[in-house]
Amino acid sequence: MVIRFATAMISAGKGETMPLKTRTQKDTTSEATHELTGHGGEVHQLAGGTHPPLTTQTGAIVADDENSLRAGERGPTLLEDHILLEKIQHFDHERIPERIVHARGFGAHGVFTLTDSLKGISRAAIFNELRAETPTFVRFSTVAGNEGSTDMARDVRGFATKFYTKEGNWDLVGNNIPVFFIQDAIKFPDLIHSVKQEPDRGFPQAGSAHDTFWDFASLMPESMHMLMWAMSDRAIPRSFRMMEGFGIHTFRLINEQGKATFVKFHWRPKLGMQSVVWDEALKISGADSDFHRRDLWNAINEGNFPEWEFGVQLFDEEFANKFDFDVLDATKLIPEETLPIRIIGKMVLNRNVDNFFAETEQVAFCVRNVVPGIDFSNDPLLQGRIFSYLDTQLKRLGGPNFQQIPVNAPKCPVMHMQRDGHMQMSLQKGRASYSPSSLQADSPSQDPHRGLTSYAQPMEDSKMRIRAESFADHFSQARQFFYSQTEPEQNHIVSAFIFELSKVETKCIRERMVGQLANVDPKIATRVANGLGMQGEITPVATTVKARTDLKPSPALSILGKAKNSLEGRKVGCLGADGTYAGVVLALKAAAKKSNADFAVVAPKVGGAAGGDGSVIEANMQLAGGPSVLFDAVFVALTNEGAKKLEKEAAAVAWVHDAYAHCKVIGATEGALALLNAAGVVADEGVLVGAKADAFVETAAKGRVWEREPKVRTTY
Ligand code: HDE
Repeated sequence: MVIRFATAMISAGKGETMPLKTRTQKDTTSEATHELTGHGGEVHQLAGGTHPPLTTQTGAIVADDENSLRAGERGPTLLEDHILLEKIQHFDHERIPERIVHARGFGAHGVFTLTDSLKGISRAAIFNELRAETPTFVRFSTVAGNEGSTDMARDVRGFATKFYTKEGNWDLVGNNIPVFFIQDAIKFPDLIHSVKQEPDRGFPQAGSAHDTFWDFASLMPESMHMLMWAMSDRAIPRSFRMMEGFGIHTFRLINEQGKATFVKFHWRPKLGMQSVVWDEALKISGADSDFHRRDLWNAINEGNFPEWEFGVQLFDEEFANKFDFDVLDATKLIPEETLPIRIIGKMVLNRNVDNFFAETEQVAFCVRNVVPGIDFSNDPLLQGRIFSYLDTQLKRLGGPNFQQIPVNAPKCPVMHMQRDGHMQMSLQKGRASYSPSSLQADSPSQDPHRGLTSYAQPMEDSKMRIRAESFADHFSQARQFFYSQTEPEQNHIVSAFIFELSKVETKCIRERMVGQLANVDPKIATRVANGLGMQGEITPVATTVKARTDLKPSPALSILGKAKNSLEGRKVGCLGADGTYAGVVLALKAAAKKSNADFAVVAPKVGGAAGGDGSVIEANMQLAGGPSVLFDAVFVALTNEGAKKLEKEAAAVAWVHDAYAHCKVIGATEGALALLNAAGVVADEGVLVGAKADAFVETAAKGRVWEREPKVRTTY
C-alpha cells in the first residue's frame, strides 16, 4: 500500500484559494519494497524517499501527520483527535528540570584502561586488572550558567566520569580545578545562589561578575584559594580536551585486609593544557556559544579521540598529619612536588552520543556511587554531596528508577529487593521481594566478603557544629598558587579580578574583596586596587590566621609552565580572498595536517574565492562569521589587491587585530601588509611575513607570544 500526500489548491472561500496539504485516496498501484515487523511488511513512500511508517506511541500507523481532525474544512478541531493530542501532549512534557548547577554540559562515551595495578592498595577490580578496559561516560559542564548559556563563560568546568565497572558503577564527579570555594556542604546553596542570576531580576547568568557573588565571596575567606583559580586562565579553557580534571576531595582506597589509603584523583590531558585570553573568551561567546561542545563533537567524529592519563596521589594518615592544613579540607591541595602523581591508567573518549537528551541530559552522576575498594573520607563537603546527587536525580528524573535509564544502567548484574516505583522498566520476577527469604532459593542475598564495606575508622566524639582549627588557614595556598604562575598568568589573574569587581556596583563590596586579597598578599591587593581606581589605603579584612610566605611555588600549578610545544588538536585559520594563490593555502593545509592540527579557510564569501591562478579557493567560513578568535594561529594569505580591498572591511581588520591582541602567531604573505598595517600589527617574533608554511606552523606550535601582551593591554 502506498499513501501519497499532495498539495492541492482548494477554495478558501470568499474567492481566494489557499494551499492545503490533503490526503489523496489510496494508491494501490505501487508495490511494498521491504518488510517491516508488525506492520504487514509495508513501506510508505513520502515525496522523495522510502520511509518506515510513522506510528503513534502505541504503534498504530498514522495516516495523516499534516492535518488535525476537524469538523469540516474550516471548522473547529475535534477533541476526539487523539493523534493530535498525543503529539502535542508529549511535546508539552519534553523538558525535565535542568540541573540546578552544571546545567550546561556535553557528554561522550569512552574507555578507561588500567596501566598500573593498585594491587594491595585497593581491592576494586578496576584498579587491579591490568589492561582491562572499563566503559565510561564523561560529561563536561560549566557551573553557573543555565542550559542555554555560553560554553566560554569564566567558570569552573565539571569533569564527571561514570565508570561502568564489572562491580558496579563508580562515579567520579570532579572539576577542572583541584580545590573548591567552600569547606562545608551547608554553605553550598548560599554559594550557588550568590553566583546564579540575581533572584529579583533574573540576570546576569553564566557569570560571577556581579554584586551577589562578590558580596558572598568577600564574606567567605575560605573561598580565597579557589577564587585565585577561578580568576586564572583555568576558568577559560581552550577545549574540554585541554583541561586537567580532579576528584578534589580526599577519598579512601580499601584493600582486601580492610586497610585504608588516602587518595586524590587526577586527570591529565594528552594534548596538554591550554586556555584562551579573556577578551577572546568574550568574543568566542558571541561568535560560537557552542565552542567547546562543537570542538569535542568534531574531534570525536573525525577520529581524533581525546585522551587523558589517570593518576593518583596516595598517602596515609601519618603523612597527612604532617601538613599544617587538613587533607579533609576541599579548599586545599597537596602540591605534586610534595607528593608525586602516580599514573595508573588512561581514558579515551571515542564515541559521541546518539541522542543528547537520552544520554547527556539524563545521565545521573551520584557521588555515593562507589564500588568495593573505594570509600569516602570525612571531608564535610564530600559528605554533603553523598546525599545531594541522589536527591537531585529523584527530582530531575522523576522517581527512584532512574538507574535503569540506559546511560545510567550498570553493565554488571543488578539484583535487589527494591520494587515498583515510577517508570519501573525491569520485570522483576518471583514471589519473594524481601530478604532473607526461604521461599525462593535463587533470591539475592548479602555477601560480606565481596560486598561494599566502609573503612572501620575508630570514632568517639561529641556531637557538635564546629569548623576544625586545621581548616583555618585560608590564605597561604591562595598566595602559593598566585606565585606558582608565570608572569603573564599572574597578570591575567589580576586583570580578571579587576574585570569582575568593576562589574560590581556596590563600592563597599569591591573594597571588602580587595581587603581579603590583602590577606592573601598586599602586592596582589595593590595591583587590583590600582586597576579599580580605588582611592586611599587598603584595609585588610580582620583575620586571625596570616598567609604563610614560605611555601615554595609549585610550577605544576601553572598552565604555561607545562605547556606542550604542539599544534595537535588546535586549529589554524587562513584568511583568503579573490586573487589568493591556491598553492599558499594548500601548503598551509598540508603543514597543519602534518602537525595534526585542524585547518579552515575564511573568505569574504562562503562560496569561496577566485584563486590567483584561476582555481577556486574553497572557504569553510564567511569572514563575519569566522572571526580569528576561533583559531589558535592565523595566516593572512592575500595579494596586494586583496589586502587593499579588505583594509576597508571592518571584519577583516578586526580579524587580524584580534589575532594580534590575543598574542597569536600571525603568518602573512607580503601582499597582506596593507591589512596588517590597518590592523595595527607591529612586527615581533610572532609576526611572520612571507614565511613558508612549515616555518609558520613550527612557530605557531610554540603557543602564544606573551611578550607582546604588555604592548596591547595594560597590566596592573
Ligand atoms: Fe556538585 N552538584 N555539589 N560539585 N557537581 C551537582 O547534581 C553539590 C561539588 C559537580 O555532569 C548536582 O546531577 C553539593 C564539588 C559536577 O551531571 C547537585 C555540593 C564538585 C556536577 C550537586 C557540590 C562538584 C555536579 C546538580 C557541596 C567537584 C555535574 C545536578 C557539598 C568535586 C554532574 C546534579 C553532571 C552537579 C550538588 C559541590 C562537581 C545539585 C551539595 C566540590 C561535575 O546534586
